[in-house]
Amino acid sequence: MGYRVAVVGATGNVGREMLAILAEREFPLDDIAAVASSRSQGRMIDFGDTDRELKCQSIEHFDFSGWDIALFAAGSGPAKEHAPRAAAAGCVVIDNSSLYRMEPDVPLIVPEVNPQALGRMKRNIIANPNCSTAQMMVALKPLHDAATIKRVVVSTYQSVSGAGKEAMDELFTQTRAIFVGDPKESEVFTKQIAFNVIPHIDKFMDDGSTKEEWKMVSETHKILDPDIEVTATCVRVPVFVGHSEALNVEFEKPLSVEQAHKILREAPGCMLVDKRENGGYVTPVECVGEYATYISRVRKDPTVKHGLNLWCVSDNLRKGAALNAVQIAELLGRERLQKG
Ligand code: 11C
Repeated sequence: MGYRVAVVGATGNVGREMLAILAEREFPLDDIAAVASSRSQGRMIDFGDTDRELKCQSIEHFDFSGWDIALFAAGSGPAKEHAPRAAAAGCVVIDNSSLYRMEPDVPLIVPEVNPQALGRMKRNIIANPNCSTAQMMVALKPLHDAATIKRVVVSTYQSVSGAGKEAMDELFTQTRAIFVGDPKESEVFTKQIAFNVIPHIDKFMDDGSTKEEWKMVSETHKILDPDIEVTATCVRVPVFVGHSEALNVEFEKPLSVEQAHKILREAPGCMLVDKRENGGYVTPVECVGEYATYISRVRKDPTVKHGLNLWCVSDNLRKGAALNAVQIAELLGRERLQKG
């Protein structure tokens, strides 16, 4: 038995990855629909690397009855307008926007970390976390289980694909324009992104932090543990795909580098690459198209009693978005099988 799955926002960065990953992982499908804004109605898009093409259907007229799962990657506006109607039609929505994440009856899930949260689903809506939170959760969960994390200081180096296709185009055209001596004004970003870094992602909050930073704190509390203190600085860097994070982690109990290595080597979703030599660590370009969250540069922080520093890199369109959503769909499938 397979599932009828609709991908909403199918023409965007994350929607296309969702289709690719459903195909790659041979998700049991009885039917697949590509759904997008009415502007894209009728457009043909690839179903991953398969020979199949899908004709985009307009979200405005899409009837979700009879569809089992809708993977939404269309942003908060369409999620607000269409996710409740899909859910009411009996379709389970897995939404990649931030709209429903903090609602108590909407589980916010990273399958390697809190699959049990699925049991709290009340409204047929499940939320997918922010990309920078998702990879951090995969890296921190096994360490938290071993030595109880007290505090995390995280600095991110986030690729432009997190801000959408236009942002990727801006990095490309601005870089080329600077090379040919004809610099272009920024339109997507607030400052020049080519050959630069921008300490601002999402809108500003009253306390001077940004919403991206707030998401890393509040989503960690919901997914992993409300007692962990988290402080974040989120920075956009001129990288196309792959978010990187420098994590400073303080524990309740002692945890040596060797113990952390062993734990991370065995932890689901983690890939440890930590050789303490030239190139013995992972950078964003190497994680593009991969499923894993890569951990490198694990070392002791001697300024606190029990502390470690580490470097964490992942494909933000995959583990940070599309892969995590498909893994939630797989979790849902397993749960249904168990219930019979
Ligand atoms: C970025 N993390 O890199 C953002 C993109 O809440 O799902 C994802 C925003 C979100 O710009």
